[in-house]
Amino acid sequence: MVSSRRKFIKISALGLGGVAVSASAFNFLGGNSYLDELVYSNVVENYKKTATYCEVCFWKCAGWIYSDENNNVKKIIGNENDFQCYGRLCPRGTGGVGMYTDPDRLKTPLIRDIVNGEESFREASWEEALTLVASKMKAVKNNHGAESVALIKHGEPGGHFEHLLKAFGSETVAEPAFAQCRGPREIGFKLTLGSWVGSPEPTDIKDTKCLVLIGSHIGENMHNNQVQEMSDAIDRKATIITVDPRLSTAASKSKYWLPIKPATDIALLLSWMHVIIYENLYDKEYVEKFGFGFDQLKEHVRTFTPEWAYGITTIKPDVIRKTAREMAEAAPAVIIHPGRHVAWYGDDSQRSRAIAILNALLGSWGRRGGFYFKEALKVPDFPQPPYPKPNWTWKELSSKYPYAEMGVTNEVIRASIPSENHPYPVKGWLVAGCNLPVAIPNKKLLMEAIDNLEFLVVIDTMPMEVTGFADVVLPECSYLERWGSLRSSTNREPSIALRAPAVEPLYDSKPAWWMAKQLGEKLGLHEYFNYNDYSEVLDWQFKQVGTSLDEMQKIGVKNYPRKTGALYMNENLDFKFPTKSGKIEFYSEELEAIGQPPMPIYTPHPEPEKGFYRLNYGRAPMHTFSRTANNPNLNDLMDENTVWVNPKVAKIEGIKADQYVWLKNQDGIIATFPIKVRVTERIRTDSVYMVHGFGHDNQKLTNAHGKGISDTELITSVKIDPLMGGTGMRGNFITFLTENPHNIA
Ligand SMILES: Nc1nc2c(c(=O)[nH]1)N[C@H]1C(S)=C(S)[C@@H](COP(=O)(O)OP(=O)(O)OC[C@H]3O[C@@H](n4cnc5c(=O)[nH]c(N)nc54)[C@H](O)[C@@H]3O)O[C@H]1N2
Ligand SMILES: Nc1nc2c(c(=O)[nH]1)N[C@H]1C(S)=C(S)[C@@H](COP(=O)(O)OP(=O)(O)OC[C@H]3O[C@@H](n4cnc5c(=O)[nH]c(N)nc54)[C@H](O)[C@@H]3O)O[C@H]1N2
Ligand code: SF4
Ligand SMILES: [Mo]
Repeated sequence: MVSSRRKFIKISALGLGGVAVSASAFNFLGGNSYLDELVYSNVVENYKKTATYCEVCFWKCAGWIYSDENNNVKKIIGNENDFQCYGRLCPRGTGGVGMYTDPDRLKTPLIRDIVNGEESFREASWEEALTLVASKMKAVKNNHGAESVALIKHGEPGGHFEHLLKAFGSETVAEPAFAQCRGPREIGFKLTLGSWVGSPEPTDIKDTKCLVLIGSHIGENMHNNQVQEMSDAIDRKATIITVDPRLSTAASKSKYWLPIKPATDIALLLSWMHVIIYENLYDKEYVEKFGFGFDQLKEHVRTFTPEWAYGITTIKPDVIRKTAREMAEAAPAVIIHPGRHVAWYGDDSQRSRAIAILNALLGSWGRRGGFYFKEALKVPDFPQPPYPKPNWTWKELSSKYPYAEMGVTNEVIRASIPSENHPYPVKGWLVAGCNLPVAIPNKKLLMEAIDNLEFLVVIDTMPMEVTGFADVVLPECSYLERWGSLRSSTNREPSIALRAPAVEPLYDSKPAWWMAKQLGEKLGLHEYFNYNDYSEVLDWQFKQVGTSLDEMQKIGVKNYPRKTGALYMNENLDFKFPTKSGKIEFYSEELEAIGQPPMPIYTPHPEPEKGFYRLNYGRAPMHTFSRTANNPNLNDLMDENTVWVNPKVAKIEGIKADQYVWLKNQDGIIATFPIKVRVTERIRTDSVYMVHGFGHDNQKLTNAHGKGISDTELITSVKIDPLMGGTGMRGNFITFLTENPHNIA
């Protein structure tokens, strides 16, 4: 019998893309290895191979695309030499072929127009569409300044438009991946240890003895090499401690599952600090040498006993003590994982700071089995004139948040709603690779902003919801059909990777680099686009780092030896943390100076009223947000989300497994579509859970339309992080409706 431990989250070496395997994360094994071998030899021997890196999520695993001379993509397989994926793609990466074959893809440029008396899209030529976009950009520049054109982006296409926008004179750039995602943890870690965690996280899971996951649901969150390293860690019996109100896949494989009451993690973290400090379990040498303000911290956590935390978190005191001791036993080979999507409750930078402090007490930063020092290769930019200096940028736009270190999308939205004397008005948006109605909470504000824009241009591959609001839609070809910007990854060793086109773009779709260049030329910015084909840029860049496009086409990935020193801290060196004090800031004078708590504190958050349950959401292994919902291969594996309901709640609410219900939130918002009930002990009685990215209301998405519901629709209460502008989204509560409320007049 295969032990259940081994079954955990195996990313199959040669998993069969599109072949339906069980949709449960537990069984997400890439199938039969004998079959895999057959497919492998058949594919590898008979087809052309092209280097790529994946765009189904932002981990950017490098792989090989196998295709034939008739533009058929046969298979995508991981690149053996890539540290991001160790030669294996996750189910989504394997299913990436569907991004190419999906018949619902955007096919031609579209322009909003009056057709038969009604507002509608009409197909347009590239020349017409791009001329229109350039003229809209120029008009805003003339009337308000170039800065009033904003870019909201995610993924590789965003980089090309950022280059265009900077050349044009605007740095009004933002991405949901900051304020809606990992911004709080970058700030929490920077305030404490001096550096962002960054992507990929430099977690040394490969060598860890104890991995603590606070919400982070690796195994459903399919970030590739982390999943593989964690799978190995389970096999070699490393201690896994998972704190999650839901029995996640990771929790089910953990030695300790702490089913915490949602929104109380800071209390748990403080009481872990209490145990570790007062039982003398911390790394004294490390703390003495590197720490600043330890005495204040010790005093601060004096009363935060496990008994105190029990009353808040519902986690038993002996479990808190035992888990703290396990961490200390493993230290410094212990990781309290920083998580990734951490925009939860509005005090998220402080929770992340508590996580950073706990790691520091255990001496895990810069230590084997804790966090390694990552390194990237600096690759020069293609020669071009310097960018003009804008009068204001995303920084001014987000200036009320002292630690907004990247553009805050919600502030771009706010600045787009006209108000008296807003000093930084935004008038037009380019949106590249973001499905804003699904990614941004508080739809009302988003819609108000969109209504007021002078123009909205969407660059996408699919007719996602956001395209429906565009004035011009520019269809990008999939990543399998285009050159991509050079991937330079930070890892244990630096590496670079190539993305080359394997097949011709289908329909009239084009790569983002080409669109940006055409627009640049129409805007008189030729000197910033001094090449005919993007391969020239790549070849030039590769040559600066000792290789060439020719060589990269053969190897796909190139790894470089480290130059910045050892992977881990050398105890004899006087390591200087890049914080203000040069030390680990247990106490932050910087925060104190701006009237913020200098050490993390627990603040109670709103609780659901009777009959309401906290809306909790997360990832499924076979989907990436909304971007894969319509993908024929991945939709096959999971075509709708379900709402997880505890059996006790089901009984109280009188609902049954597999029944479809409508959810209404605390503000009276009802989801557009019904959702199927999954009755399971794996969720607490105070919460429900669903996978994010479903409930598409655009009928052009023929596989995804009307399947499941969008958690985002129900997220109307948002708690903003005062440090960096993050949108805490987990303070929303739902109740069940069993009759279709949309039928009632
Ligand atoms: N309610 C709720 N909201 C969330 C989250 C959540 O869990 N729940 N998660 C948050 C997190 S962690 C993040 S990072 C953000 C992510 O939010 P976004 O930045 O919006 O990211 P995606 O959903 O991946 O963006 C998807 C869009 O990119 C398009 N796309 C896919 N491939 C390409 C391509 O090659 N070229 C172009 N031009 N477009 C492409 C897709 O068709 C789709 O329209 O959402 C955040 N918002
Ligand atoms: N398959 C797949 N993998 C992905 C992605 C994807 O779309 N699909 N997206 C990627 C991206 S951009 C990101 S940011 C990451 C996000 O992935 P993570 O950072 O791992 O996930 P989170 O959204 O923070 O956490 C979701 C988990 O938090 C739990 N949770 C909810 N409330 C609480 C609470 O109050 N306390 C605690 N301790 N836990 C709670 C939920 O039950 C759920 O298990 O995933 C990445 N990986
Ligand atoms: S983790 Fe999966 S989806 Fe993300 S880049 Fe890697 S293979 Fe692609
Ligand atoms: Mo994210």
